[in-house]
Amino acid sequence: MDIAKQLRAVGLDPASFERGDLLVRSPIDGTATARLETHDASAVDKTIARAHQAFLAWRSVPAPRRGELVRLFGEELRAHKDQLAALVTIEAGKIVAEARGEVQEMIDICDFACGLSRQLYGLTIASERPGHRMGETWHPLGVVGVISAFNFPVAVWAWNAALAFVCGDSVVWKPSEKTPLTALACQSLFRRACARFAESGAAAPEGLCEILLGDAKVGERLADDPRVPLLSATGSTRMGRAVAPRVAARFGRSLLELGGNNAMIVTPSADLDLAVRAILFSAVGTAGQRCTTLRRLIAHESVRNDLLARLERAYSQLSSKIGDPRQGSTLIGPLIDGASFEAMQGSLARARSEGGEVAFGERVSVSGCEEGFYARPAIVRMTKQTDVVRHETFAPILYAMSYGDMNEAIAMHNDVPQGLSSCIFTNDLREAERFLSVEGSDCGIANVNIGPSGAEIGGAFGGEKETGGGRESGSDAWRNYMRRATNTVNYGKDLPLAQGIVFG
Ligand code: UN1
Repeated sequence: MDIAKQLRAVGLDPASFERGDLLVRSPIDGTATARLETHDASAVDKTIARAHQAFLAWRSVPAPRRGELVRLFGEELRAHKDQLAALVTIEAGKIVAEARGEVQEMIDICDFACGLSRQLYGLTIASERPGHRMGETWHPLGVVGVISAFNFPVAVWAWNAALAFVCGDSVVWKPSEKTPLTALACQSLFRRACARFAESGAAAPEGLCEILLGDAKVGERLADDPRVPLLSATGSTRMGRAVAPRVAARFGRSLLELGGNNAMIVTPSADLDLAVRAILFSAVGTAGQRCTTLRRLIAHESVRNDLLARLERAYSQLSSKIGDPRQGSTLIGPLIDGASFEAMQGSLARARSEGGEVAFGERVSVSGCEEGFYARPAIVRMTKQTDVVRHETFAPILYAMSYGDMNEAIAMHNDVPQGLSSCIFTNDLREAERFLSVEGSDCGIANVNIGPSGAEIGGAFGGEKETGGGRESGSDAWRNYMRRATNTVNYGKDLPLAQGIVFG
């Protein structure tokens, strides 16, 4: 595994990753890639203290100057796109095109954040009192904690970090234990951007971009620390349930992006060719390990058989596309580990016991990668939406159901605990608009004639219900990373009270 070359290219010394309590393996073939030291309680404390000091200096740097640092970071990412993507492939098992796409998301959010650094606008509000002006000011917030998952090991951090930096915050990042090297690579590139920033006479404080390595305990310490006013956490609903109450207990804010159970409704008027292509990318891409992966297909009974026949044909031709993600012809890489494969098999067994008819889903042996867990994506025909369908299994399983009328389709669509992403395939304007309306999809993302995954960074990303309610990335998600002050200024000589109160 040629990881040393990639590490050197991003400014890291491979020799420094040879000892420590955290053993990292590549999902491609199970090779051990590194050993790293994790952070104990006192190291966590010192790291947060450093980040807090950095915040105190950084908050006073004008926002457009902060944007310049993020612009320089974006340049480092452009220059090292291939190397960083190669690390993502090695640690997360993503195919080359998707790993490059992930780094592209980082570059895009840096560009977005840089522009935003001149647009952190507050409102001017009409005061009810004469000689008074009201307005709002957005101030930097503090240390932003970021917990990220293995499946988007760099982009999700970048969505948070690029916005946090222009908003005047520092960032403490706890990456997944499965992908620490890609995190350290980002930090190293960020340091290079800081060095170039310094050449222009500006200083980025030490501690602006910190990393904590370790297990759930480290995440809990970050969640408990009152010096961290915002914790942004991406991962399973189980993780969110563990972390969010701890943050709430100290009145901190959390921004949660948890499980999804994303569906597609296919109506009688849908373009089935388009639907099949969208289903393939969103159900089997990233080996079913996106939070936005398509997991439920709700097809009208008039198109169901045709659609499923086409899909099963397409799925049956996938075998040659499953393999080592470093090879250009591969479309489906490995699952992250054996536990993930076991979970997939467990859900398929449960689906059978709940009346499902399972096609494919077995383990695939990839020559030279025998220790990796490669799986053939599964399609499961269900007669109804049973418990297993309502549960998110982070693997390539597509449950297919059918419906008779649109009310039934929308009810089935919304009858799951998660609310991340959704879509409808239709050429009927009424159906499309109804799906997007208040009585339609209850998700944070609702699309027409495109699949649920692969969102651009310009929109707010996140979802409702057990997905956690947070919004990251584009639109006005930046407001999460700042605190709002409402200001009333009296420029007159009287002291009129609001609500017409006369006092004394
Ligand atoms: C995730 O899986 O945590 O929309 C994020 C998408 C990507 C982000 C997924 N832009 O699929």
